Amino acid sequence: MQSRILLTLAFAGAVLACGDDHLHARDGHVHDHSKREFPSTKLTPPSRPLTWGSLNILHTTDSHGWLLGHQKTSFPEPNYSGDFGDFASFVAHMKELAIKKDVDLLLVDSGDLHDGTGLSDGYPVGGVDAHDSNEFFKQLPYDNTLDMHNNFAPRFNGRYLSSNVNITVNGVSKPVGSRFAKFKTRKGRAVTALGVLFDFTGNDKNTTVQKVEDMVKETWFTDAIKDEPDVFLLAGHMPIARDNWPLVFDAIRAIHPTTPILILGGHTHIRDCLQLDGRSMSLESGRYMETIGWMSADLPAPKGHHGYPRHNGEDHSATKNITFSRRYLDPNRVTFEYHTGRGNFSFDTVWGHSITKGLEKLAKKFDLSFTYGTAPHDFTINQAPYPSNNSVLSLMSEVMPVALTVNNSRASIPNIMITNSGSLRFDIYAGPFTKNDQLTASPFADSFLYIPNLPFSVANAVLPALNGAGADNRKRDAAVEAELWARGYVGTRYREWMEDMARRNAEKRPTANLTLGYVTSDACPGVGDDTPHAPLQFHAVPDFIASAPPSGLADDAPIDLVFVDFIETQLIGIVNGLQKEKVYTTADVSPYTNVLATEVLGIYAQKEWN
Ligand SMILES: *[C@@H]1O[C@H](CO)[C@@H](O)[C@H](O)[C@H]1NC(C)=O
Ligand SMILES: *[C@@H]1O[C@H](CO)[C@@H](O)[C@H](O)[C@H]1NC(C)=O
Ligand SMILES: *[C@@H]1O[C@H](CO)[C@@H](O)[C@H](O)[C@H]1NC(C)=O
Ligand SMILES: *[C@@H]1O[C@H](CO)[C@@H](O)[C@H](O)[C@H]1NC(C)=O
Ligand SMILES: *[C@@H]1O[C@H](CO)[C@@H](O)[C@H](O)[C@H]1NC(C)=O
Ligand SMILES: *[C@@H]1O[C@H](CO)[C@@H](O)[C@H](O)[C@H]1NC(C)=O
Ligand SMILES: *[C@@H]1O[C@H](CO)[C@@H](O)[C@H](O)[C@H]1NC(C)=O
Ligand SMILES: CC(=O)N[C@H]1CO[C@H](CO)[C@@H](O)[C@@H]1O
Ligand SMILES: [Zn+2]
Ligand SMILES: [Zn+2]
Repeated sequence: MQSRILLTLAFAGAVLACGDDHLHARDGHVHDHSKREFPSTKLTPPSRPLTWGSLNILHTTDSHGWLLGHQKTSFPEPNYSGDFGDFASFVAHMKELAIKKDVDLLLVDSGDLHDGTGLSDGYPVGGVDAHDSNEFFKQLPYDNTLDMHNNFAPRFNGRYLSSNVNITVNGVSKPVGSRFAKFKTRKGRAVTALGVLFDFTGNDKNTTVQKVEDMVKETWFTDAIKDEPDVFLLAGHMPIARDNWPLVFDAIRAIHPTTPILILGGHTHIRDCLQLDGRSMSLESGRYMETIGWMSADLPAPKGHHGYPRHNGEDHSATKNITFSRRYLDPNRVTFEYHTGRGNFSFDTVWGHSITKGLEKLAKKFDLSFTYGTAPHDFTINQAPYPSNNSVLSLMSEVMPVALTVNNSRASIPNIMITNSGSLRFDIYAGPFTKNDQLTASPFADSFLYIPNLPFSVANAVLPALNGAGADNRKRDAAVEAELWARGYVGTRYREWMEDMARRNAEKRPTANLTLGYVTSDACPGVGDDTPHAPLQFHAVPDFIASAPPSGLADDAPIDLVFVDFIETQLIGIVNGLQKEKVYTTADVSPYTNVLATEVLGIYAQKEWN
C-alpha cells in the first residue's frame, strides 16, 4: 500500500478500494451487462495456471486508448474482448490472490496510453488528448507508470516516472514526473524504480528527452542507484531488444553485480522477453490491450527480514540464477476468470463494473458509435495481399481521391495521392464503420499537401522512388525510416515480428487445431503465450501507397502531386532527383485540403458505404 501511495498519490482512493473483499458485484449487477462483457463467441481458456513467484508483476503497455476492449466479431478480435473494467476486476482478484499466497504483486505500465482509439482521441474540439480516458487509467492502482508522447501537463507531476523527460514551464525545464521512486512492497521489499524513454526526437514542444547514454551519467542517477534495494524495477517506453536498456542495466550492474533487475519495456508493440543475465528479466507486453504481461520472480526474502538467508553466512541465493516466469495473457473474461478461479457471476467487482459503465458513458459522450456506413467485408493491413480487395491499403488508395477532393477547387485537376502505410494502424472489420473505427484505423491527424503542375511522368515516378530498393534509395529509406521512428511509427518492427511468426509456423498452420492469434517465440524459458494460437496470415506491404495514376495522360501533362505532410522533405528531394527542369522547394508546396488523415475514411464511408 505504502508503495503505491508514494508513487501515485492521486491513486490513493483507488488503491484503498482495491484490496477490499466486499466489492464484488452482487448477482443483480450483472443482468444488464451487454454482449461485450460476455463475448458471444466461445473462447478457449488458457492452457495452464500462472506460475507465481515471491514477486509478481502485471504489465500493460501501449494500450493506446483501447480501454473498451476489442469488440468486433471477426477473429482474432474476440480474444481481446476484455475491457478496462474487466481488467480492473481481474487486478482486484489478483491482488487478493497475492495476499492469500502472501506474495507481492505490482501493476506496471510502460506508456503510450493514447493515439489509437476514439476514447483517447475522439474528444470534442478544445478537449485535451486522452484527458478523459486517462481518468479511467488513473483509477487502477498502478505502481509505476510512464506516459510518453504528450500529456506532459504539469498536473501529472509526481504520478509518472520520467527519468529522462523534462518539460519547460515558464521557461524552467524540469522533469515531467518523478525521475525515480524508492518504495517498499507490501512484503517489505525495497524497490528502486526508474522510468526511461527511448531516444525519442518527435517529442512535443516544450519537452526535452535526454539521451539514455547521458542520463546514466547524471549525478541524480548515480545517487538514486547507489544504495542497494532488494530489487530494481525499470519500467520504460523503450523496446527491450535492439535499444538502450543495456546502458541502464550496465550502469546498475557496475555497482550492484547481483541485485535483481526487472525490466518492463514497450513501444514496438510486440510480445518479447529476454534475460540480460541470470538475475534479470526483460518483458515487453504487446499493444492495444491485446496482451497483459505477467512476470514472476522468486526473489530472496527482503533484507532486514528475519528470514533473510544471508545471516547464516553461507548464502548462495544472492548469486544464483533467479527463477523467473513470464506469460502473455489474452485479455478476455475467459482468461481473467480462469486465472482468478472466478465464474461469470463472481468475477465482476463493483469497481470494475463502474469503470465499464463509465467508459460506455464516455463513448456515448464522444458519440463514438456514430456510424458513417457499413463496411462490406474485412479490410486488413497484413492478412490480405496488397493490392487486393481485402487490403485496407488498397482501400486507402481509393479513399484518398474521394475524401481529399470534397469541397476542393482542385478536384477536377488530375492527381496522384501518396500516404505512408504506417498511418493505417488497425484493420477494418465488416459491419458498422463508426467514429471509433475511423480513429482506430487512422489515428494520426496528419494533413495533406501538394505540388501543383508537376509533369505526369515525374509525379508517377515518385511512389516507386519512395518505395525504391536501389542503393541510393536505401540510404533515403534509412532517413525516412528514422523520421518515421522518431514520430512514433513502430510498424516496421511489429511487421517484422508478425512476418517471422507466420514464416516460423507456416507448416504448422494447416494441421494445428488452434484459433488465430499471436504465436510468440522469445528468448525466455518456458511457456510464453497463455493461450496457444495459430498465426495470422502475413503479407508484406510497401511503406508508401498511392491512388491509381490518372490514365491516358501525356508524360508532360501537369498534375497535382498530393502527399501526407511529414514526408515533405524526402518528397521534394525525390522530385528534384527525378527531373532537372526546376529546383523545387517548400515554396512550391501548399495545403491541399483541410481534411485530415483521421477523417478520410469516414468521408469515404459516408459516400460509398451507405
Ligand atoms: C510552451 O511554453 C510556452 C511558454 O511557457 C507557452 O506559451 C506555449 O504555449 C507552450 N507550448 C506548448 C505546445 O505547450
Ligand atoms: C531537466 O530538469 C532539471 C531540473 O530543472 C535540470 O537540472 C536538467 O538539466 C534538465 N535536463 C535536461 C536534459 O534538460
Ligand atoms: C544463468 O542464467 C544465464 C543467463 O540466462 C545463463 O546463461 C546461465 O547458463 C545460467 N546458469 C545456470 C547455472 O543455470
Ligand atoms: C457467462 O454468461 C453468459 C451470459 O449469460 C453466457 O452466455 C456464457 O455462456 C457464460 N459463460 C460461462 C463460462 O459460464
Ligand atoms: C474485387 O472487387 C471487384 C469490384 O467489387 C470485383 O469485381 C472483383 O471480382 C473482386 N475481386 C476478387 C478477387 O474478389
Ligand atoms: C463540404 O461542404 C459542405 C457544404 O458547405 C459541408 O456541409 C460539408 O461538411 C463539407 N465537407 C467536408 C468534408 O468538408
Ligand atoms: C482439437 O479440438 C478438439 C475439438 O475442439 C478438442 O477436443 C481437442 O482436444 C483439440 N486437440 C488439441 C491437440 O488441442
Ligand atoms: C484462444 C481463443 O480465445 N481463441 C478465440 C479467438 O477468436 C476466435 C474467433 O472468434 C475464437 O473462435 C477463438 O475461440
Ligand atoms: Zn505504442
Ligand atoms: Zn510508443
